[in-house]
Amino acid sequence: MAWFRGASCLAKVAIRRTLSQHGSYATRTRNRCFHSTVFSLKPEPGPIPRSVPLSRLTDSFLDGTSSVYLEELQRTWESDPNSVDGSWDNFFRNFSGHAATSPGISGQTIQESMKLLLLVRAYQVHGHMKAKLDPLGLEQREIPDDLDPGFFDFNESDLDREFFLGVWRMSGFLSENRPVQTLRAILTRLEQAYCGSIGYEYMHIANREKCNWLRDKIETPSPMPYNSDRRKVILSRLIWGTQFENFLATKWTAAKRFGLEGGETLIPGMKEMIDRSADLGVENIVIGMSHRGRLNVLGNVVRKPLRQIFSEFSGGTKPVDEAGLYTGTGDVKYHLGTSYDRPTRGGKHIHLSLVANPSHLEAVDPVVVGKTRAKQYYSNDFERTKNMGILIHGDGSFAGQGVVYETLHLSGLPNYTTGGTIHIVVNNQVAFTTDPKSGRSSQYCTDVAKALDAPIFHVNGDDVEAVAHACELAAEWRQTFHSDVVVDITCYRRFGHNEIDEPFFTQPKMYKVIKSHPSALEIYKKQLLETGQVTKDDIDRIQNKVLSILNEEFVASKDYVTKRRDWLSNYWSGYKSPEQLSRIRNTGVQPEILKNVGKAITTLPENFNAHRAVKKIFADRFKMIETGEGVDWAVAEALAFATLLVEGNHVRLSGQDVERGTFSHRHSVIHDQVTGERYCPLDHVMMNQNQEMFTVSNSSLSEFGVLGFELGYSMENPNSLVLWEAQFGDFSNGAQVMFDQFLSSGEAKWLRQTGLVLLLPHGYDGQGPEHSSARLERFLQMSDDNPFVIPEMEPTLRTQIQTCNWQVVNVTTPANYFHVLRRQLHRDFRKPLIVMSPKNLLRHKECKSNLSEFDDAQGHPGYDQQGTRFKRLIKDQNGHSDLEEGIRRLVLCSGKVYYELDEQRRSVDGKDVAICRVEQLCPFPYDLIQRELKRYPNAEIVWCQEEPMNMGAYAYIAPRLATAMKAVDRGSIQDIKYVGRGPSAATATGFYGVHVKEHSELVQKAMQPDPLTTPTLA
Ligand SMILES: Cc1ncc(C[n+]2csc(CCOP(=O)(O)OP(=O)(O)O)c2C)c(N)n1
Ligand SMILES: [Mg+2]
Repeated sequence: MAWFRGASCLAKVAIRRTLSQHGSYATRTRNRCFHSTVFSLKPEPGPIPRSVPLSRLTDSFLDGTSSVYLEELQRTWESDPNSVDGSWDNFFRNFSGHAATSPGISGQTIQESMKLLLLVRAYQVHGHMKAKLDPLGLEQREIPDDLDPGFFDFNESDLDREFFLGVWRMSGFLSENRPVQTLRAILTRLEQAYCGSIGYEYMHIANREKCNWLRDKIETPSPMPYNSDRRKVILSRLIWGTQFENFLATKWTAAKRFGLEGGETLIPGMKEMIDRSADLGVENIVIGMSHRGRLNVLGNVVRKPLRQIFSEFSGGTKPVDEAGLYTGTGDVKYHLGTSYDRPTRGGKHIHLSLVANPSHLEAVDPVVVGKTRAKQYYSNDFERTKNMGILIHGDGSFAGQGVVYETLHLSGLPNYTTGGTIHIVVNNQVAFTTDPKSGRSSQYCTDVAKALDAPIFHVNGDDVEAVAHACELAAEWRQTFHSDVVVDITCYRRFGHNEIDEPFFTQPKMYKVIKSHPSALEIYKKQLLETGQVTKDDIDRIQNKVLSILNEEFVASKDYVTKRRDWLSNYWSGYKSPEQLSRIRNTGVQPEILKNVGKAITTLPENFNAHRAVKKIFADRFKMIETGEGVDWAVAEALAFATLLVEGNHVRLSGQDVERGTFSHRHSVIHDQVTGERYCPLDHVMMNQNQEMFTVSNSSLSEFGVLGFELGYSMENPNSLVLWEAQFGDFSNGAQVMFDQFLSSGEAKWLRQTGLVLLLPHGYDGQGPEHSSARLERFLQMSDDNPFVIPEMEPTLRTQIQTCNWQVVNVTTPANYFHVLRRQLHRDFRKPLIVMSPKNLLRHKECKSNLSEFDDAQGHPGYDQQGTRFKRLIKDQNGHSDLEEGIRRLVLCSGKVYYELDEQRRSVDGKDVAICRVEQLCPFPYDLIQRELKRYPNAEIVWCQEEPMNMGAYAYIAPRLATAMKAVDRGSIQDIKYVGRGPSAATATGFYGVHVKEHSELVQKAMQPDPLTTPTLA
């Protein structure tokens, strides 16, 4: 590195000198573009360096390897001058004082040698700035100074001088065994490699092996060796991509399709990428993309039947023969997903799935990555080479949406990596009506990926072979280095944002150029015809064939009937959609199994040096299992996980600090205090358990990205309990897009189910506005159960839960938590579960369960008519009979406020007050509520909550409770008494004293002897 450090210093001196001579760097750059043929002379010559003949150079200049190599080569040359390359012959002649065949190099100075290397490096670092990337030729980029040989004091007379470049331990250009070349030849090669239709950005990667690998690919004299057969395939793929859009445009002139026109080379590019990936062992690709060109990708890349796409275009999406079945709300055609097996060029098959996505740009990114990771788990793809994700982005979105960065940052994390995602940016240089200069602060829209050491290939979208090459190279990179890579296709958008938009309103200059700009297909056809690679007949034949298939498919689309179950993957067959009844099975577990797994998860290895406090926790846990008493929240959760594992399911819990638990209650991973080793008890529930079968993982500090990832993961296989935990429920609002657009509505829009569980710590303990509320009200507002209609509540079937979009619970006992988690998998359908999870209940002395509440033994406390299962409502604990006429007040509540109400009731000896816990808020337990209403015929009915009136469950509960009351003749909504905090802008007070006061007022009022006025505010 000595030479490099020396060279860098020299460069700095040179820059400083130039700056002082010519004013500011920025003002000078514009006219200093150097081409090897047109040379801009330096304004003033620099000081002439003292010439040091090469023969006097020592190893401080040539590194050890090079000098040994040189000596060997010199010996070979001395025995036979013809045995070495001509350039070496020339070099040694000069070196040893023989007459050279061309102008000598012995006058080359150390400074020149160093500057030459800096020049080469400048191309490697900045060559992309000079690459011809913009098909429209409108881009105005300042070419960096150091791409001008004049910057290094070379002048025109140096062009045909030969220079010693060396054979450094570097791949590509500098390893070609041609140590002596003219400056002109060097520059020509550098321009060819770095400044053509592809601009390579890779010098930010701090790994020599990777850079050398890329140099080998980039600096080769023939990077794109496409023969005539390959060219015909590329041509045909481009014709498909182009004619597809033309066809849609002529058949549905006024429809929005967010066409790909201007970026059609994406289609051949993707196909080459997929073929190359298949050649290199990829069997499964999960694709995510937004609107632009989505239909084209669906039809031409994923191979969704064209007749189906056309049928959806004509509005025929509701399946005729499935009338009466659940079809959900559906979605616009350019959001739908699909999956197919596609044959590849190499004769293999590859499974492609395009994930359905909402409008929210880039939100699908982490979902795709999570799904890919799950595929890797289920196919034992330990090397992560068989399953891969491809994400297609827009330029505006890639630069602007934070989730792009959040997703990129998952790429290297052990429990989230997928061995590299390939990103393709369809960079049409505009976002709706916004120019790049208003949309981002960075040079390229892809700059965010540099943080991840991903190579970035910028490619001119008009050069289809360059696009194909960049795409293939990306596939090779991914399969070689198992990390992310970006292909940035610089193209344009021929029409408006959609087909009915007028682009001239906002980009008049650009669209003037676009109007007369030939399509990529026209350019390629012309190029192939001119070089005689194809004939006009060849082209006509392909075009006619494509057109006739499009027409046939169009005719067939008229009778096309969508098969709704097309989407079910193998893992999901047999799972019920909302109109197919499914029993919910009991969730109690045999007592022996509970004891066995209980011991496994509470015992630490003998020589493990756990922290003293952790040892105590585990000793206490062990006692809970042994005595069967006092089981706390953490143990209940671990028991749920362990029993599901024993039943053969996969369990995965991820989120911020979940391993220990935010509230230091979980301790699912223990750290040896001496060795730092980790031990996860849940990895040892069974003999030889696969370590990934139970995965618990601290995540990156991203809510949106990580939740999206887990959502995608959960959608792959129903036999898994996938949970995401928020640090505090409040922070889950960073993932709001996932709640709104995927979790609450995914099944309705796309018929895709997920059993994802969200654990959102919630509860008012005086910790201030941002540590109290998981915004229960938002989840309830998104629930789609009808507040005015009591559904069929047959106790063994309870179809209500199948027709509702998700479940929202606020559970108050460890046993009930155990059962609600197990219930997620013990049924033939999947629904998201939102848990308002506790904080102070984790250690609350009353919040304990006995092991007998977890088992399935008849007569045990958890066992009722249906067996042991999750309790949607917990009735009053005072042993009331079926009819209690003396109870004057029925307080309904949910969550930890129950314990505070109960304590207050005890302190005022309020025996005439009943307290019921609504454990499952959504779907609303009408049947159980009515049972309680009947039990207490004379009681005033109270809803009590700790959240402000405009938050919490009140707005959700009131109409439903009223509907239940009306049906049993117990009054109307006016008869529901509210006890809780008043309306508030902030979720909670920031003053602890105020909190305490509010809270004691709240519980006092709920228990006050006098009848309540409505509403009763704390
Ligand atoms: C989160 C989000 N914000 C705004 C929009 C509205 N919108 C749809 S497309 C678009 C422009 C996207 O530009 P770009 O990413 O460059 O893709 P292009 O349409 O140019 O292919 C916008 C702002 C959206 N769909 N999602
Ligand atoms: Mg764009």
